[in-house]
Amino acid sequence: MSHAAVTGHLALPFFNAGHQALGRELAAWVVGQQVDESDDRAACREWVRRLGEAGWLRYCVPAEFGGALPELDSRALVILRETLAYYSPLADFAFAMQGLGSGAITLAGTSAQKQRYLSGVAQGSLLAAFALSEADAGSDAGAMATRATRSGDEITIDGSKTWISNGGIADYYCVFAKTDPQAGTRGITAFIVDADSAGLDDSEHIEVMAPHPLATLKFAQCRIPASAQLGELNGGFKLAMRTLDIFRASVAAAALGMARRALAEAITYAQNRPMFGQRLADFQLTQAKLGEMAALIDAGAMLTYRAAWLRDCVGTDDPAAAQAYTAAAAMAKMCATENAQRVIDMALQMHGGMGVKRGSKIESLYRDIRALRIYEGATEVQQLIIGKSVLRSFSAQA
Ligand code: COS
Repeated sequence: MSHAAVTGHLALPFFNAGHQALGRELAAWVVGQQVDESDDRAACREWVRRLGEAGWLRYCVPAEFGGALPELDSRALVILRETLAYYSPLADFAFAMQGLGSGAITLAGTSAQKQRYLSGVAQGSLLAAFALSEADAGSDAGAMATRATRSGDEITIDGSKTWISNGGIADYYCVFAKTDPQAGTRGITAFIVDADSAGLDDSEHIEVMAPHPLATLKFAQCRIPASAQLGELNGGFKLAMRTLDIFRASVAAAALGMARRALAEAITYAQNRPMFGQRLADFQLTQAKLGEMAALIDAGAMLTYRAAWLRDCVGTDDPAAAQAYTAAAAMAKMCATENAQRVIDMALQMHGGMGVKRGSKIESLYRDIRALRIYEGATEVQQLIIGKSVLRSFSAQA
């Protein structure tokens, strides 16, 4: 398969020569990788090993701690996820979790914490995870009930986290817990919990429609040292939001990769499928669908690249810029994932019976894309974030 479908957009002005080289080299590398994905946990470990060995995970951490670039570069993350997702959504997942599971350490870790965890993440020798959600606290992350209490130099965690990606295979978890239950979102703190900590059970695997490592974590008098606190006491909610902000644009990019793959599959199929004396691609109905699919992908792509460019080139130090970026990332995540779902559904429809045949690429993409509209902030949460931002900007202008 030609790399043009995943590298053509690199000529856009959002990207520089470094990004263009990254995209081309990654596409050439990933196309040669064959990983047996029948066991999601084993496959994920294998992808992390290969991604680490080849140096791609270095884009998840800053250069000081073994990373490829001085700081996390949103456009590089976007290119990496879009390209990996085009070839293997599980490879993309493995890459993304190394970033999401270490992002809070990059943002707020002490230098000892960064030394201890980040270079292992970049090499693929440590598997990372981000543990925010609970059974009754998904979109309403501030409603979490997991409790962390300090006594001397020790912290005790009790409660449960669920839907934790990399759960069961991670070497450590960035866990968010209530440290001041009366203070709402201002009473949450982050901690780094090593997977082998006494009192942590991460063995409950959750099976989902597009298999990937996912588990429930149970904390029963789980004891960790006070030095495992990540960032400020009671500053955990904002740290979680800042971490999610970085990676939301990259979820959009993963959706783009899957949608571009679906379009490529649809085009190839339409050009080869004979129907009523001509090819499927010769029908105007088919051309109209392909046109709509291409436009939906490009619309999501422009929002995604804009969000990544804003973070890299305008920054988030100024509060107004930070708010603009948060809204832009939310728009990108919402539009790219929703559009990708439509594109993949249209591609499946074009394949007819072949589209629902187990084992076909379109059938697996149809399952792979669904969770992206839910995790790291469901579409409805993105709508809220954008809506609040629009109201704030409007009031500020009035
Ligand atoms: N960056 C920095 N700070 C942020 C922020 C961001 N992106 N978003 C919110 N905050 C801050 C707010 O400024 C506010 O600060 P103050 O306490 O100083 O006022 C605080 O966090 C609480 O914000 P808010 O009142 O908006 O919180 P809500 O409880 O209303 O929640 C949503 C807002 C719904 C947006 C949030 O809970 C969310 O993103 N939920 C989805 C969580 C998610 O993605 N889950 C998936 C987990 S990973 S698979």
